[in-house]
Amino acid sequence: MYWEPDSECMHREEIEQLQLERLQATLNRVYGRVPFYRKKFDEMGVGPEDVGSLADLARLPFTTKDDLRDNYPYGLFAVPMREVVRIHASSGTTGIPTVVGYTRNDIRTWSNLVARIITMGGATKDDVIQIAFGYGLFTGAFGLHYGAERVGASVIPASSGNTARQIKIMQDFKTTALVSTPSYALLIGETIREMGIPLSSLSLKWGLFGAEPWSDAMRQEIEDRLGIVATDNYGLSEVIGPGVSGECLERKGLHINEDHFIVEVVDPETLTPVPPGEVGELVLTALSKEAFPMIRYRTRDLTRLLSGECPCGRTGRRMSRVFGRSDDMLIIRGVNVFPSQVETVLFEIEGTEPHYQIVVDRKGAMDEATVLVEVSESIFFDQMRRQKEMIERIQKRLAQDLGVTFEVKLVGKKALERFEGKARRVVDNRKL
Ligand code: DLL
Repeated sequence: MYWEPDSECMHREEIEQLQLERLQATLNRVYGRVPFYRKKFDEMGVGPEDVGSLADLARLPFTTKDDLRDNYPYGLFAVPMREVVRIHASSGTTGIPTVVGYTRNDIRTWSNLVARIITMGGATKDDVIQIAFGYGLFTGAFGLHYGAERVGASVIPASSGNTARQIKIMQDFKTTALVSTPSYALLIGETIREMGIPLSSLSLKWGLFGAEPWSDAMRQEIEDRLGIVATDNYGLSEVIGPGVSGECLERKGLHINEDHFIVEVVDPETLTPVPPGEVGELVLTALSKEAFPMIRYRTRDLTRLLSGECPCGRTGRRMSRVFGRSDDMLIIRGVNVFPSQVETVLFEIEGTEPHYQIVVDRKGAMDEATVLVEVSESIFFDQMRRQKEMIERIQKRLAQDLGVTFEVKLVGKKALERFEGKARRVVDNRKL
């Protein structure tokens, strides 16, 4: 089932032709309307007229988070404020947040792109979709909300938090699809189990999750706890919000909405393209946005492009799940580690609960990394010997798979924080 088959199943040449036309129009617009881009293009000695092919995109400058901050709040808008009908802002955990805007047309485009993602993930107009993302400046809730309405589903704007109430709504309103972060879905699943609610009293079928990295093992856990089929979808506020890419039910990577975004994958150090299929930083160019165009945005997200056709029939190229941001990468005694890699190992070990935290400290010149992991009550209250065995097993697997020796501490159930939005799994005391 497709939302817009004509766009989602285009031939390669057609997509590329459309991309080039839209790119040229976008470049003309930003050059004429956004002083920031004009200045940068001029400095590099390139103009919109120099881009005659998609390969010429590489001649244009990158845009970074710092550029957005320097132009806070409205400096990168390409339309007068009277044409802006919506404003969102990125989560901004560090420093100044970044502000993005949408015209009426942008909202229409965005809703359509999210409608594609929702359809890919299995939901239709017959579904009752509960949005358990926080409504507010975050693009997740409104993005999925508008997309779900566009599909014609019945939308419940539950927002995030108050988990017992979420579950009551699910039961009473017969929710068939849940939209949230994967970590909140996990917490909802945990609460359902604790409250002794049988899955048969729920009508859930689909889970559409995104906004943070998660592993396949975590997907399995969520699917088991909620009795659903879960798909991943990706996006970021600077580029549009959710709606950049999403998994279809084949779940073999995320289809990129290539008629609206050009993707590049570059080496974060050299900024040159990585060889096809290799991991690098995702760089996105938006092709249809009016209020807030974006040229070659360095997302900091690490992924790779997948080759081959998808049996679903969509022709948009696929990217692998984003397994982390280059900013989240921990360098522990010289070895690069992503929290999602730790997650994958932990989930495979019998007796661990899917809740963990990584704490990094510096003792003298040495980095020390500790993994706190929740374990089942039987293990936590077990003899010291059994606990020690478990710790050693986890340490050995982490060292084998990641090449880093971690301290491992077992903690009891519920000892670690739960998350209703994006999880924060790393405490890096070295930065303090
Ligand atoms: O999180 C947009 C979104 C909302 C996407 C809901 C999907 C669903 P921001 O708050 O600006 O926007 O955060 C964007 O979150 O650069 C990634 O690092 C991360 N991220 C988003 N989706 C995924 C995903 C929204 N599926 C930042 N997997 C991005 C991994 C993700 N990371």
